[in-house]
Amino acid sequence: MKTRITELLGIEYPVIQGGMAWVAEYNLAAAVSEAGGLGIIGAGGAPAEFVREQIRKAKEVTDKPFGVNIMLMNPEADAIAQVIVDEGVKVVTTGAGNPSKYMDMWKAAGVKVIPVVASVAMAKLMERGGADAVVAEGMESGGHIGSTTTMALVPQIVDAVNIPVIAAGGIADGRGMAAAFMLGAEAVQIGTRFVVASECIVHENYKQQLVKAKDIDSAVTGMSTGHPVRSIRNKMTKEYLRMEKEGADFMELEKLTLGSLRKAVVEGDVVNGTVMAGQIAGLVKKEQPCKEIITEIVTQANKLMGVQ
Ligand code: TUI
Repeated sequence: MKTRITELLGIEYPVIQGGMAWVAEYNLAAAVSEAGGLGIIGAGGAPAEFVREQIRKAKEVTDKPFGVNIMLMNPEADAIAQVIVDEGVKVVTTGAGNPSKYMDMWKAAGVKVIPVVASVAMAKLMERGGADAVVAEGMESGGHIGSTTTMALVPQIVDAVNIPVIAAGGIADGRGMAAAFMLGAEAVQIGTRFVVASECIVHENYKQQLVKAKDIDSAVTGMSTGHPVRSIRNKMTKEYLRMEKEGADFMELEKLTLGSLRKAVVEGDVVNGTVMAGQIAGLVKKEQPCKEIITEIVTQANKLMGVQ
């Protein structure tokens, strides 16, 4: 399954792992890269020096290319952008904002730049700025989301840009991957399915919550604050949505979610914490090694697309 993305990144399969905050640390990233996809270390809200250590640890366990995702709302984004250059990271993906101000420095250092976008306008802006590819992420995704579905977003972005497009949001198996390719994507980015990977260090409670989840079990909080986030419905989301409905102010809502992703991922508090996951969680049925996940997805997609 050769595409412009496998060529650009020097990977075997056009499967990229989502840069999930707290979840996508070096163990997961290295395992995905070792399995022939592109593993990504998710910087999330972490300090720059923590990200540097993660990059160094990943290099110790894999010789394959891997990337780093910068969540642009991180107050240390500038420093992390520099760490990526200093440590010779090959690929950067960005989320939750506009990475234009870092583009020139990354390009000069030979870093492949792949912004995650949720609109045609942002995809065009990124192409003009020199992006090597874009991830078109639909609102089926977990975490911070835009407002257009993958089915509608991917073909519109494919038509609007010449650089390769990676589809994300609601993709967890070979059927989703084949569908994304029919829409014109040249790779897929998968998050939720990799959360239950054996190599993923999230708390067992978090994994069990995803394995149990059904199609309608996620909720979107933060519509009123301009930072919508999709996560598994629980006591925290119910309380958040109730407060939002009652017109609570931004700071009050922030207090409820401060540190709440960590609470779920690290402490396993899936009741009061934020269990970020996509709408596809219902397709995530069991814990499996990354190699098995990728082989299953690619084999099924190839079969559906008539590739031997
Ligand atoms: O970034 C994501 N997903 C994320 S980031 C994250 S960390 C977090 N933790 C707690 C609260 C909030 C976030 C969890 N999940 N996906 C990529 C993505 N980027 N989706 C949408 C966008 C996006 C949004 C606006 C990209 C560009 C953009 O541009 C706005 C602008 O500056 O014009």
